Amino acid sequence: MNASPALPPFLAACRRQPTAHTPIWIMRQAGRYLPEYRKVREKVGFTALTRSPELAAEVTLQPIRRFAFDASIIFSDIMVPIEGMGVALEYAPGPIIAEPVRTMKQVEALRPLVPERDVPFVMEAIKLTRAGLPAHVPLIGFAGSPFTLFSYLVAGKPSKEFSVPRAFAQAEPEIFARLMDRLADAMIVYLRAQAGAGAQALMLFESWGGLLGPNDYRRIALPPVKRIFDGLKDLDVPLIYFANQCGGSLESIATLDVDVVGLDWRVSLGAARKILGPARAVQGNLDPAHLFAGPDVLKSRVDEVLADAGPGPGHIFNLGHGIWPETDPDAVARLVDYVHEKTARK
Ligand code: 1CP
Repeated sequence: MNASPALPPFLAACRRQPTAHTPIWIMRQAGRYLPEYRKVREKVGFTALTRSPELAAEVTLQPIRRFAFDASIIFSDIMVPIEGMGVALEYAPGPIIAEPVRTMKQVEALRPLVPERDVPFVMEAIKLTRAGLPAHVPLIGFAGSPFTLFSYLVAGKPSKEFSVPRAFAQAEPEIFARLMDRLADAMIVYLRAQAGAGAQALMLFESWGGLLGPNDYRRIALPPVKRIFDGLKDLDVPLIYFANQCGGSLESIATLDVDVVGLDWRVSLGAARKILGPARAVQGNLDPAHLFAGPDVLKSRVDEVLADAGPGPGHIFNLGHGIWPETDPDAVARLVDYVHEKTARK
């Protein structure tokens, strides 16, 4: 099979079509490991940055100027639409909610999201970024999954275990279900608006779903995710589900109607592909720690990921989670160049 000449490699890989090389981008590719990002952040706070279409477009484009990435992701945060729903929060650097949402009254008081009214700057940033990107670098729009957003809303701050929201989901099933519904409704309109503005793929971050056992995952995290993807399937854009630490729930994830499943480094891409089946591409899954290895060790770690993904189409190289702020940008350059070189096909 020849590589598709029409589609950028990232979009072709999402559709499991052959590509001239394995495409690569990395989660949090715009961020604090880049000196040019830190320079922008010296002058402007994170919230102001996400609300300025010009600055958001600028920091989205920074990693694209520096590295040969095959995709771009709009600079924003999963909590931006939550602020749009009327929840006061700040970043330090993770999201801190002024009044954690824990009552039915608070859930009902959330404003149904109207993206054009509540977060117009996101769509503006998408339009500006698209205009500044090369044609072969598609732009990804994104949102947080209901369970991940719920975790921050109820805990009120980042947490390793999210014990408060996990206990809440068990103790207050009615409030929990209503909140998850409200979040799913909002993320459907939010992602649709991003596609309308020019996002060429849509990604849902299930960053904390891995805290759930497989039965809870299937019972409480999966249904609203299914509803979100069902609400997007008429759009002609690939859908990506990043299932962080959800290796124990892959059988459930295999029932989702998505093009790509993003995986963290704790699972084998090959084993995951057996469960997810041939109809899905995979994205991942180098350990962000491996960017701290010397050049030769890094190459051998990359070789392991590529071997694990296998020779077939439908692999998008990425880290298994966001890049760490302490990472040397030169290691990223080596990573991108090596993935391209190693996977070059005629
Ligand atoms: O100080 C700063 O500059 C703020 C740090 C920061 C950045 C760079 C935050 C606060 N958000 C972001 C950008 C961001 N967040 C992007 C776009 C950049 C890119 O990928 O290039 C994206 C896609 C996100 C999504 C996001 N925010 C997720 C899902 C991805 C993941 O890492 O699992 C999550 C969980 C968040 C919450 C959040 N926002 C910010 C931080 C530091 C966090 C994590 C907090 C925690 O550890 O719980």
